[in-house]
Amino acid sequence: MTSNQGLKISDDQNSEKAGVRGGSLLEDFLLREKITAFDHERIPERVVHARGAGAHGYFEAYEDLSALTMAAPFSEKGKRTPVFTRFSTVAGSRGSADTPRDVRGFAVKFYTDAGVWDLVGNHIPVFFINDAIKFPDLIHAVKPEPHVEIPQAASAHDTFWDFASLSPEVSHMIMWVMSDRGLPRSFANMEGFGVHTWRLVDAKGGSRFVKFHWKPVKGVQSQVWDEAQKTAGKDADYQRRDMFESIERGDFLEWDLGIQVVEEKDEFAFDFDLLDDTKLIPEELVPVRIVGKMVLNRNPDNYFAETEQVAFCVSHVVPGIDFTNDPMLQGRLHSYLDTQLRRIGPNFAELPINRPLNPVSNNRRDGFAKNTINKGRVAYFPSALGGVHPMHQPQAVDAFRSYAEKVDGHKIRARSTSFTDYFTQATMFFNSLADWEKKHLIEAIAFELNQCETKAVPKAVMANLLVNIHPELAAGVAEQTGLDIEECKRVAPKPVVTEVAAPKEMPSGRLKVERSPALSMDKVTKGIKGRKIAVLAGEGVDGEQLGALRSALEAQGAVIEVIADRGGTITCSLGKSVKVDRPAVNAPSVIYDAVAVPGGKSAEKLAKTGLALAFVAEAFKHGKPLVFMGEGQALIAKAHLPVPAAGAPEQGVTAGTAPAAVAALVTGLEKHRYHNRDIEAVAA
Ligand code: HDD
Repeated sequence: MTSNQGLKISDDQNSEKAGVRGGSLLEDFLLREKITAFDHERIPERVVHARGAGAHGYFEAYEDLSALTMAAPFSEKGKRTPVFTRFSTVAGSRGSADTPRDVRGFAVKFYTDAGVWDLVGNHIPVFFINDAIKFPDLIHAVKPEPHVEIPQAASAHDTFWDFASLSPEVSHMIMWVMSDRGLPRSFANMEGFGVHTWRLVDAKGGSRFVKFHWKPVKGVQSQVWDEAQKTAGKDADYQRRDMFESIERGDFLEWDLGIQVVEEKDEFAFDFDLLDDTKLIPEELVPVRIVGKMVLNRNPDNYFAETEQVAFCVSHVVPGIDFTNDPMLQGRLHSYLDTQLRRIGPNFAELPINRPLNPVSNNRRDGFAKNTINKGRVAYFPSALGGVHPMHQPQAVDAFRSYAEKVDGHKIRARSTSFTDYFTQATMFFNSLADWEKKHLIEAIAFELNQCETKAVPKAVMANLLVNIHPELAAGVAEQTGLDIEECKRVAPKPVVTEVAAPKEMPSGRLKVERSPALSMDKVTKGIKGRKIAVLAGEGVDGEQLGALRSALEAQGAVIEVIADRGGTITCSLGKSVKVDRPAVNAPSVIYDAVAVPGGKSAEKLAKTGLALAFVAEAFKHGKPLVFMGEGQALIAKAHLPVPAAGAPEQGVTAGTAPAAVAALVTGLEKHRYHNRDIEAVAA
């Protein structure tokens, strides 16, 4: 051990004192160095997206896209570009839990051979507002209320819904966040989106519009609200732990990258404005073309140095990627650099996690914590004195040049009417959901409105947003909140928006869809790699059944955890010793995707154990597949799981033995959840 000056330290555990019981000496520079370093350990947390976790990996191009863009990652088939990706929640502080209902950040730093490109997106393809000047208002509204600093990491409070009710452009995004999309099961089960319409620029200067999509190979899967709340208490680090452990065991996180390309000539072909980030381009109108994949395969060595200090900026682009006039994107271009200067300082780009792979050469100098030792006397341009010094490169084909978009207009502070269709896509989203998804969405909005203390707030939400989105949605929320829709319409204050007429060529209701099946999560994903199965066991568990479950499921990449009433080992019916992965008190049901209860002596005891019965009932309530084998079947009745009526759809509760039981678990895990169960009477 040494000091920061390289001095060998003889004793790091005792400060220097005037006698063994005397006062500490000011002279003790080792004490002061250690404590001072500690005092300065924190940097300001991100004003939004403070809670996050990241990982390293690579992006691999499936094809050469140079006809569309000169962006380095797409220049040849099979090319790999290193990446660092950080996932985050928006509203909570750095120490908040992983599973609140919230938008998730999905920020990817590509270390390309032409410089750093940051694609700073979210797990939802649209945003609440469509002008950056409203961002501080949105965030002040959603963050804990300033007089009491309550609630942490939650939109379920007055100020958020007050703001929302007066900003009807939030409607579409509200649909997404209040659906189960707002509760991702894990980072690996989230989609990602570049959100804005961006530009791709080719080497000849030609440009087209593009939307970026990350499609998770493991499928899109979510928790349910009760489960997400419990997870926040039982394992606040659930998602970052899941990513860390997956990577450590070699089960890497993977996404396909897709693009939706719209040629310039089609800019006005849609019934919405491509520059309005509260709108998405339905995949049924412009298919998503898969062009590459991202694999996250290496955990950071140090959370602070990498995940905390990584600095994403929307303005970090490379030749081939350019901006559009989306007013949110334009505002973000300023905000991110500004925030990194405040958070980390002027030399943030020199930190290992932020440095480009290619050499940096310019006349930017000095500032706090400068790392580079610039040599020579010349730090300006032009100069004949310096010999070799940085030159700008007017001739270089691969240098960055802004796309030469024609700009012509009056200075104006207003919103185009092409941005003011607030409800069509919110309605499309609602129409696209399965019945259970609609139910969860209605319950979520009702939950949040019931949390509001000021009665006028939910009324305004009903009158200004919900009734305009869908009558079924409004009626469902009215029923669960006791709101009277007609009264809401009478008393609600009207939103204030400044609009101007859109230019003539603006959208006029041409290309649109009423329903976009791509938006529903009601899908089956092939494969069960990385899914976690709880096996409830104990002394005398049926060894054959346990063995059959384990070998069949682990062969498919699933993770089995044996849970018993204590840690250590148990002895199975075959006399073999079985390792207990977690004692029951350390194993909440919410961290598992499915449950299996093998037979044997252990099952008789489990059927009389409150913890085990609660575990099973909760997993049932959350829609998870359950398998009960042999004596384990006793738990079905003991946990009061309702037996489905004859002819009812498959409910994912199987009583049987391997291999049928294993097959049922696999089918259930691929379906993810059974949301058609009768759960009302289940006490959990
Ligand atoms: Fe933002 C962080 C995504 C609008 C200002 N934002 C931040 C992060 C993500 C996003 C993923 C975390 C990056 C990381 O992991 O370090 N933000 C979005 C998306 C938006 C958006 C998809 C809308 C389309 N953001 C937005 C606006 C503004 C900001 C309109 C300001 C005008 N965002 C910030 C910020 C943050 C940030 C203050 C906080 C920490 C940081 O940048 O590094 O600059």
